[in-house]
Parts: sequence; C-alpha cells; structure tokens
Amino acid sequence: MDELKRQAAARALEHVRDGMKLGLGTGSTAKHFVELLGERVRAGLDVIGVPTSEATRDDALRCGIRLTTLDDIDRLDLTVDGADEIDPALNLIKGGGGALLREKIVATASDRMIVIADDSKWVEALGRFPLPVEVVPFGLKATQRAIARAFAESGVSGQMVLRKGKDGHVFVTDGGHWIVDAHLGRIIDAPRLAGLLAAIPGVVEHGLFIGLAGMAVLAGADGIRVVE
Ligand code: ABF
Repeated sequence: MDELKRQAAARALEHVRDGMKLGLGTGSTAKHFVELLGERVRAGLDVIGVPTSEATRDDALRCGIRLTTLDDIDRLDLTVDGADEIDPALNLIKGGGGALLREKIVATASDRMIVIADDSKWVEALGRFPLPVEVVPFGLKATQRAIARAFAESGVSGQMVLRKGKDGHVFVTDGGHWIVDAHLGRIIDAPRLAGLLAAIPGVVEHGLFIGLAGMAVLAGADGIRVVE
C-alpha cells in the first residue's frame, strides 16, 4: 500500500515545473510527495511551498523545501494532496487526518489540484468514509442539531461522533477547533450537502471538496490510472 502511495506521488511530481508555487498536502500519501519533491529540490529544482499542516511544515523543512505563506504570495500554481475518498466527478472526502481546513484554503488558492491516492480510495459515491465536519467548540450541541437538519434536507442521516485523539482526549485541529465525524454511508447529493453545511455558523469547514480536484492519480496493483 505504501509503495502504491509513493508511485502516485511520483507520477504527480511529473507535473511540477521549475519556479512553481506549490500547495503541499497532508497525510501519508502527500508525505511521499513532499519527500520526492525534496529530492528534486536538493538536485536543483527551484520551487516554493505552502504546507497544509504543522506536520507537513516540519516534513518540508526537513526535506529542504523553501516555504512561504498565503499572505506573502498571490496564487499557487499547483496543490498536490491525498484524500480519503474520490468519486468519478473528482469530488472528495478529506479530513481523516484532521487538516481539512488548511487543505481546503490551500486547494482553493491554487490554479490546479492533483489528488494522489492508492486506488482503494476510489468510490462510486462518497460517504462510506465518515465525513469530517470541523466545528467551533462553543455551542457544539446546537451546531450538531443544525448539521443533522442539513443531513435530513439532503436526504442522508447517520451518527455523529466527536473525534478523540490517541490520548483519549478530544482531538483539537491546527486551528484550535474540534471535528465531528458523520457516519452517513452514502451521500446522495454531495454538492448540495456541502452548501448546506457551509451555511451553518458553528461549522468552520467540512471535508467535502467539491470541484476542487482537476486530476486524480490512482495507483493500484495493475498500475497507475489518471482521471481528469
Ligand atoms: C489528507 O490525508 C487528508 O485530507 C486525508 O484525510 C488524508 C489521507 O491520508 P493518507 O494519504 O494517509 O491516506 O490528505
């Protein structure tokens, strides 16, 4: 599995050109991309990156990749990131790693997003992977009730679980928020649900990435499949 992730990362690297400003994703697949990019940088490639998490910032610096912020540059040329699920319209569920807010800000600031994954992430319909919804701690129950209404309006339902960290305490994101994971099974209309969730005041961001990815690089036992 790890080898497949590295293969997908290597294929995405072929789209990187000298001088590019890059969004650097989070997760084990994106970590391969950062490491391979670091090898190219040490061989002379000139790029600058914006990391989507503190973890990726650390990895990128360790690999010798120059970093900047979205305050210091205008647009990014390309973001390469992983995903938890990818559907045939290239809509995604992201956020299993807890970095969805920065990931979405960076992807939205990019001219292009390539999603890299092993082919187990490919699904006919999103929703088997629990949908992460990042919320502010204040008013959690009221926000969860509003989320449940958004689910009902878009024809889905399911249990919501407040994410805990490995230490058993509530998981806190890089932005200081909490994450509710919604077990929906199958999301019938992901764009509609995305809009409804985005309109809830206590929701900071959600893990549905609609219309952001322009290409998926999927590595499987039979080789690499590129969908665009
Ligand atoms: C990030 O890492 C997240 O949005 C997604 O949750 C996760 C995918 O992780 P991995 O590449 O380790 O499967 O891209």
